[in-house]
Amino acid sequence: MAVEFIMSGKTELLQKIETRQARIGIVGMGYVGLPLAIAFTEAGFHVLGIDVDAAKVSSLHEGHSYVEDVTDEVLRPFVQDGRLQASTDYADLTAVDTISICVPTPLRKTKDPDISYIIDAAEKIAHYGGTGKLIILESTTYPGTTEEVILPRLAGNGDVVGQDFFLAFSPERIDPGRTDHTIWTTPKVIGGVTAACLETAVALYSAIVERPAPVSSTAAAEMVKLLENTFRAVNIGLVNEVALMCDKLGLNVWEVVEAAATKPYGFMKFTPGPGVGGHCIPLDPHYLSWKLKTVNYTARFIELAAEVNSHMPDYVVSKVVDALNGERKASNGSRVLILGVAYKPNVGDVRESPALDVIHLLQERGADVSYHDPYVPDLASEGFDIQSVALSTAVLQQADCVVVITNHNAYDWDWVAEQSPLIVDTRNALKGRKENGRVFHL
Ligand code: SAJ
Repeated sequence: MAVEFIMSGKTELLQKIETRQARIGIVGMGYVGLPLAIAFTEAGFHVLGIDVDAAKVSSLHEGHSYVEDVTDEVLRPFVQDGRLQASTDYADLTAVDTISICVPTPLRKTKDPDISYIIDAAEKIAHYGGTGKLIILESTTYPGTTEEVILPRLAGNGDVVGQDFFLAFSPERIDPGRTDHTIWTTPKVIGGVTAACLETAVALYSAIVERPAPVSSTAAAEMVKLLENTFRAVNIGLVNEVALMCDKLGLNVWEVVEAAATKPYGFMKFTPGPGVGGHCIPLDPHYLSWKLKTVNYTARFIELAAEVNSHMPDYVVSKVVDALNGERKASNGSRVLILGVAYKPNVGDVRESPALDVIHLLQERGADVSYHDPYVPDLASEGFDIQSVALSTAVLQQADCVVVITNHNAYDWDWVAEQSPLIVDTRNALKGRKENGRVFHL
């Protein structure tokens, strides 16, 4: 009698992954999901990207990328040969074998986590059936999310995790604009709900990552990501406080930091700035402090770092007011030109950018604020009715004060130093050029 050989779900899935027959689903085709989709496509898989934003889906259908790190030249051939598809319809996920969830995890106004996008994705995946699939959450979130929020929704139909479906957490480490590390060269932390979940997730990501880094649980993997970004937020907060200390002591914080950075071990350089922007560092640590509050613990470093970092725009504005005062000018009515409004150099992302706070605070003081940023044509998305001005010698000379907020590589700092009557430099962009009392540093 022919023995019917029933492959376990895990064995079948592992085989599909090995032979690249597994169909890959990505939920959330943003700055994390799209590069991930490209990586799986380049590894030989067929990929289906799901996004609720029809504009993103139609852009992908046209072979046009909206993510800085993915060019049309890379994207288009995969779309044209059908290896990369996109849809707004979650029902299309019934055809895939694995699903990586790469949706936003913002904060509410109350600084509490907003996991509504994760819940929505989990409920839609469960609705169309997670049976037989490997589901991996990549979005940054508090420890416990995968097993408290996603697991019950996928097991709701009686399916058993680790047998009927597989569930893991693997934090994204996509760093927009970075070229010295790629998805392949960046180790990927992976935690599974069960050993079989971990095994399948490691097999999947081994197709696109040189070194998977398995850990003992999904919560451990969730905590790893929060440690990474909290580490940055706290150290940026420390160096910002050192800037305030150096100001009080009449020391140049940039000289102090550069000299400390000569230590070849036991020190990691961070630099002061006008505040902390972006969609990761100012937000992620609050996921951790929120979770700890639920177990009656106060994450003191996180709260203190947030307090110091969020105060930096006020400090910058006080520097501008003092610099104008030194020219016997009131901030009220002064023409202030901001150079660089993106949250960090050489990108066009303005989310949580400290420049927005600086502009708002200066406008509150009656200053006539304009800005230039080669990557940011206007600030309408952030509620400001101002556009980037064309930068010229006249524009620099006519400003009462020029404020360097984001030191894009595109700027000619010698020219800015020569033509600007008064400068507040929050990034040491001028590095001591032509000081003659007209340049104020953090
Ligand atoms: N900042 C400082 N001083 C510093 C470093 C950063 O003021 O020494 C400011 C930046 O200007 C920016 C904010 O902090 O406003 C965040 O900067 P970031 O360098 O952390 O850049 P992000 O937000 O793009 O962080 C990403 C993160 N990557 C992922 O989450 C996958 C982070 O983990 C990376 O370490 C970081 O990029 C990186 O190293 O560039």
